[in-house]
Amino acid sequence: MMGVNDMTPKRERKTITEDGLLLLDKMEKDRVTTVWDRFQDQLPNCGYCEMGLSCRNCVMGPCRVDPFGEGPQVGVCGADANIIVARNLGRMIAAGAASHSDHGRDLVDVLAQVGEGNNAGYQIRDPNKLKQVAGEFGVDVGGKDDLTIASELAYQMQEDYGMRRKSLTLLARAPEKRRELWMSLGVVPRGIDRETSEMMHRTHMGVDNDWKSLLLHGIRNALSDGWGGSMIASDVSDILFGTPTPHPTKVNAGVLEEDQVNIVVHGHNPVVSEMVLHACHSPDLLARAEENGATGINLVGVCCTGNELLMRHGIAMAGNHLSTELILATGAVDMMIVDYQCIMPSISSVAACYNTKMISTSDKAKFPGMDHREFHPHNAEKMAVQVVTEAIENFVNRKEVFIPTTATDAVGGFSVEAVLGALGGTPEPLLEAIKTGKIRGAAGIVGCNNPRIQQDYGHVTLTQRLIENDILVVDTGCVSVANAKAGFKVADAISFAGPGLKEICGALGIPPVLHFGSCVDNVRILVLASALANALDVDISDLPIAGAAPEWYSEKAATIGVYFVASGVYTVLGPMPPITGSMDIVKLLTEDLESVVGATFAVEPDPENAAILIRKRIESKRAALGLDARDG
Ligand code: SF4
Ligand code: MSK
Repeated sequence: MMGVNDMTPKRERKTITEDGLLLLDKMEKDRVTTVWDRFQDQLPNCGYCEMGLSCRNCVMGPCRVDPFGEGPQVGVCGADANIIVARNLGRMIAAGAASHSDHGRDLVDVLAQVGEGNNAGYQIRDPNKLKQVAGEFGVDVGGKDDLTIASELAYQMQEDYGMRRKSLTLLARAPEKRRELWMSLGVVPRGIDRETSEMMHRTHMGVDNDWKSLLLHGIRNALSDGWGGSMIASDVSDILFGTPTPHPTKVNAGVLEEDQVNIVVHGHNPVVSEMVLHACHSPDLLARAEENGATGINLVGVCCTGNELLMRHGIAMAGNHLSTELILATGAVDMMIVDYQCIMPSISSVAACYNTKMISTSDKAKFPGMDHREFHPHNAEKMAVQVVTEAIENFVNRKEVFIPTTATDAVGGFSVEAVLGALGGTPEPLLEAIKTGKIRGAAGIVGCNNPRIQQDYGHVTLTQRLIENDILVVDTGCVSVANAKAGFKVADAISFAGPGLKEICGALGIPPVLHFGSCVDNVRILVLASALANALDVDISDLPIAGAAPEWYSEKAATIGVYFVASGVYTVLGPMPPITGSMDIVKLLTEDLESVVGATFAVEPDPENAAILIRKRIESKRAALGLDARDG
């Protein structure tokens, strides 16, 4: 394992992955620019923006506040550093919450259409979960068929998006102590869209100019995502496509097959990718692929729509966020189909160099250089057949193919239901292992890649340090691909774990690092934490757990961090968010929140140090629960 220092060659500063390094060499040879080149072109970054001290919320500006006290200390409207930093952070949270929650809304729309009988290929794959969630939303499920329940549940979920509730339904899953705390702080989210809309209002010039009040609403807005939009997205995905169970899979660029039509799905929403998967199994299309000289159709994923397919079907993963350009350089990708979020607009120009056909599918996410094939619930089945046919036709345009590595084995698909199933239906065995100290605690490692950090170094180093210290790791999003590539997600990976974790995972036959899914599936971590807290009759903040986002880049990750902390989970960020223009806000988020919500953020770019912070936190929580504690 390596970190970056002054002696590290330029090439190795970019990624720790073997496939990534080889594909970077290829792109350099082919003179194709990458995200790392564009990152260099942007340096040095604007210091005002990095500190959160620039504002363009109105056209009296743009304005900036001088951090050295020599230039202006307020904008044209009089907003000072605290107000400007808080407003900027508030808008970041709103954008993240909006993204996840709009993804959830798209799934609720499909659920509603299935309920109305306009299923067009979608169906209820987990009727038990349908009934369970419907019950939570107050739908009387007695004597009703699945479609009626789906229709009534979709209606109730739509109500959660609006302004008719005093509190979101799924907050009831949180421990009572946590809910009482949110109530006392006045941060109970009322409507998913309402809190985002209110944040945009509050941050307009001349509305909320109390930075603490703005940040409290930031908490409410983030909770509307974590316990609202994202939780609905995750639940409805399970209802429509099945609740994940462990599946063997493979990862890295080696999952591409030289002799098959390779289709890569990229984005987040399984509404499109599930239909594409279905089309790839069509005997007619498989025959067509053979007619075109291919031996089959190989569907693989990147980013979170890939994670959704991996969790439910064991579909292989070609890479994570910073691999999305690299894998095109294999020359083996006949088509990339995107939905939305985390799709760099650069990707079409890279694809053009390697004869990859690019397809956009969402009316809300169009890209230059892509062919647009709009998917809606009523036409998705037909549209999926059309795009897979186009991919097959593109196979004959292949030129040079370079698949740099062989794929690594992994296992994914650990929903909360699957974890509890492995434990015999109750969290007791996990709690017992924590009480005896064989497992010291658990950490959720989540989030993206960021060219500021050597790709996957933060994720893999932090994970390795935690599991070797008997801390169970659950991961989501792009971290999960990094950890799978590192070989942490097979049963044999217990060889990386400390003795206690090795014993427990060995007995259960599970890896020490559990793949919990996509970005919206971070809520599965909240649900599991709530189950553990309820079993111990404590709050989430009392548990020996922590969160981390070692390589985060996106607004969604910022929102996830805030709802983790607001739910009582101490969270360590790698990259610094743009808040250092206000030391009042830095202090609030990294110190004072402890006495407010029982958890704080820490910022630590070095994963070795982040591991120490998390171990200390977990050991201090063990001591407070009266369990044996080690020096962290
Ligand atoms: Fe400047 Fe205030 Fe307008 Fe922001 S809102 S651009 S600080 S005048
Ligand atoms: S895809 S939000 S880069 S995890 Fe969910 Fe990865 Fe982060 Fe996008």
